[in-house]
Amino acid sequence: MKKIIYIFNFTLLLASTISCSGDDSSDTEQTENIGINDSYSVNRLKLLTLSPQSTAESPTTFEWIIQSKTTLKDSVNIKNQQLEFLALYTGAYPVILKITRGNDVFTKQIYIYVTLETPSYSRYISKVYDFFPAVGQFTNTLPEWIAGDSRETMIKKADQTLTGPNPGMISLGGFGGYVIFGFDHTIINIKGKKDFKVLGNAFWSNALPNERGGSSEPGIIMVSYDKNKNGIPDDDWFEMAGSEYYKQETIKNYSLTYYQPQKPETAEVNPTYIKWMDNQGNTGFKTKNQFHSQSYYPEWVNSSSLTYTGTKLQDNYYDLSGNGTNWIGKSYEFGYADNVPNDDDASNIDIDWAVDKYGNKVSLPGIDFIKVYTGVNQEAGNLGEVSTEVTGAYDLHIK
Ligand SMILES: [Ca+2]
Ligand SMILES: [Ca+2]
Ligand SMILES: [Ca+2]
Repeated sequence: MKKIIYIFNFTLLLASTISCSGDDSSDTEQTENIGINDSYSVNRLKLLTLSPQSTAESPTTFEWIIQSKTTLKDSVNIKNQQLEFLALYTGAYPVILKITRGNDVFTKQIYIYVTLETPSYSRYISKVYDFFPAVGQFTNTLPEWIAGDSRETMIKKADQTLTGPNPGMISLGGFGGYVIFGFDHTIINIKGKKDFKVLGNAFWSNALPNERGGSSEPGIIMVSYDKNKNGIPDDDWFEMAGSEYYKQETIKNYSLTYYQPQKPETAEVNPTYIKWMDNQGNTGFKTKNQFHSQSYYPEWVNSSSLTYTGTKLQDNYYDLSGNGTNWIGKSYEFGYADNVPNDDDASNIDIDWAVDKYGNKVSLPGIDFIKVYTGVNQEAGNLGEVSTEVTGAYDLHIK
């Protein structure tokens, strides 16, 4: 009995409940098997996962009650067997684990001590994990491909371009081209607040002072957190359901294949340069324009075709002039990369927009990894293909 009171040091009611529920030895075993310590220590913005074990045959429910008022600003999942605890602020966080089994209620007091990291976190991208642009007029130049560069070399070049406080620019090419990057901490999901932004080179057109349009090349943003804690993005991905996600014009599971152009290539303008075909029965060509003469097909790829799959947004470019000389990209309302200027609030992203592959909303404690891919398949006249650029990303909650 003494042992039970020590472990569940919170209520006397509890002790009497236990004494009625069976012989002492089985109760003692039960408490020992929960596998939860009295206290834990963790750096801020690092995920702590607590998984109490349950050997009971009868249905058991778990509830985590976070007592500290400061956690109102932090992200905690409750009413799950597993607690995923992530805090922005340092300090002691009292937590009560409440276990209900039939009429029996057990509680356990836990303290989580959240400590300050050393060295300090960076709010900017710390690592690029993958980079695979689609066909585009800046493919092989942003970043530059040099003869002999492998896929790994190109990922390293994207990493050197995007990491740290003064990032440069990469281009993802046409629909589906992507980059995956991460941070040196978990970007926390604070309720009711935007949590991060992906930077691009979008700008408004002077010709349309009253409209939110100009150069907008929206990229789909996906997020993931390191649930299995191995430091790499091999966990489930969740799409940020931006303003277009639920619209009929938006095509989910869109798949597009580009066909490698014949070699050797010429530098000439070519309106039927690279053939593409999608899974909706459409086909067309990516054009080569007079401004960019290098190959638009990733040079380090030997495959005769490249297929990209994802959510496709409706074409957003239109010709304001009517004679093909002034193409304007309409921005979408929220939730995309390279869609509005970086200083516009609509470039900020709320992790609570995350949905799973079935479109169900999910509640994430935070994110470690971001994937961005070009969301539009359109040729915008003399501007060439619509292609998302990425010029960095940062956590909105740390300076
Ligand atoms: Ca949020
Ligand atoms: Ca992982
Ligand atoms: Ca752009």
